[in-house]
Order: sequence, then C-alpha cells, then structure tokens
Amino acid sequence: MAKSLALAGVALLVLTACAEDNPARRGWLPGDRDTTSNTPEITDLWVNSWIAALAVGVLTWGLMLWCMVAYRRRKGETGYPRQLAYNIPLEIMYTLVPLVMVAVFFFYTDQVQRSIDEPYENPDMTIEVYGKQWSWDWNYTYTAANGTEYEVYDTGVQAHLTGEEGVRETLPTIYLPVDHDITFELKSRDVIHSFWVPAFLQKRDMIPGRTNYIYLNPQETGVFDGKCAELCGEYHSEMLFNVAVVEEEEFTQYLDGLNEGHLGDEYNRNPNLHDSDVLTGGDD
Ligand SMILES: [Cu+2]
Repeated sequence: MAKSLALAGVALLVLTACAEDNPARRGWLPGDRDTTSNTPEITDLWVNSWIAALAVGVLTWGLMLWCMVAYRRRKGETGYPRQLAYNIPLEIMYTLVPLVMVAVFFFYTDQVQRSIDEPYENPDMTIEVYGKQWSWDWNYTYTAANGTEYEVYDTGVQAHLTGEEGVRETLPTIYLPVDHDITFELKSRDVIHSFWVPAFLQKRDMIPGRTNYIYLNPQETGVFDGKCAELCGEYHSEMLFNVAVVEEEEFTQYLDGLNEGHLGDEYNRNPNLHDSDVLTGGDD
C-alpha cells in the first residue's frame, strides 16, 4: 500500500512537471483551461466527473472494508455465515442508485455537448477542411477587419517522419485568428479521417460524402499539434499538421500569401458522392 502510494506520488510529480513544460499538453490533469471558448466547459465536465467517480469509489471501498472487518469470521465460529437472498429493498437500491448515477453523468455530458455544438449564426471565419490520404486541404473564407474579402486555399503534404528532430517545423500549418468565431466544415476526399487538435480538447470524424462541424473561438495565440485520429491507411501516422493561432494582422498577412480559389469536391476520389448518398454508398 505504502509502495503504491509512493509510486502514485512520483507519477503525479512527473506528469505535472511535463504539463508545465508544454502548455499545449495537459496530460490527464487539465492545466491551461482557456485554449478555446469551449475548453473551460469540457475541462469542468472532465474534472467534475472524476470528482464524482472518486466520491463513489471512496464510499464503495469504505463499505467493502467495513464489511470485511465487521463481518469477519471470529474465533470459534463454524459453518456458513447467515445467508441473505432475494432482499427486495436492497435489490431496488442496487438498480436505482447506478441508474441515477448514469443519468447525472448523461445530463451534464449532454448539456456540455449541446453548448459546444451550438452553431455560430454569423461566424467570423469559415474554414473548410478536407482530410485526404495522408494530409489536408484548407479553404479559408474570411472578411478581414479592413473589409478585404478572402476566398483562398492551402494544400498540405504528408509529413515525413525520419526520426530526426525538426519535422514539426516542416508540417503543413493551419492558421487561425485569435478571438474570432470559427466554423470548421470537416470533409473527406477518400476514406474516414478524424480532425483532432488535442489542445482544443475536440476531435471529429471526417466522412466521405458528409460534412461535420466544429465551432470554436481560439482564446490563446500559439502553435498547437494537430493530427488525424482515425486509422486511415498506411501513412496515417504521418497525417500531421500544426495549428498556429495568431493575431488578426498576422492572419491576414498569411492569407495574402495564399492562392485565390477553392479546392472543392472535384478533387475527391468520388466527386459524385453527396450527403444523401452516404447510406446507399453513392453511385460508384
Ligand atoms: Cu487520416
């Protein structure tokens, strides 16, 4: 017992030290809460769920220990202890208490989910993200503070993981303006991918012939890791990108350097697959 407590203590120190080195990495202890407009709610749900689970755990472990001690076999006792079966009140309690616990978890999860998935009526920017084997295309639609309208794109290439340092700097990078409402339109050109920015605490599948959405407002400038989170073929592990959250001025400078236009469904493996075809598999 003392040994495992000591181990847990060491693990806690190591893990919290890592979290401080890299603000983008929280490990299992949520550190920096405000990466996006959604992260405080998600962090609270996570932490409070752990507190609730721990309280239930402590109560359950306590009752188990108490039973072991209070009802242990005494000196001179023989035979079976008194047998107890078909105790209706107890069985009702065993059914109701877990149901209530699940209902409480469900209620708060649903509440947070509805809140973060509420679409922006007038987003400041819409970015269309295509997953493709094994990189990404981004189409930016944005009206700058000075009125310039952008309809530009960038196309990413697969990371080349050599085992050497410095690959991160070569990854395709998605730029986001800090403090702006952003709608992500998530699509796929070929197979199912998943758009994941761990520091944003959000991840969503990209499904051929479908559009999924993420709505968020980045609150902190910085560079964050992004990756595909759905095994999508041989080089899935090299489907990496950076997310640069920058000030508006730097953002428009970046957009100025991109090509005008839009990389749409015409570059999909099956350009004729549309939302309504998903259940029937399209016309290929
Ligand atoms: Cu992928």
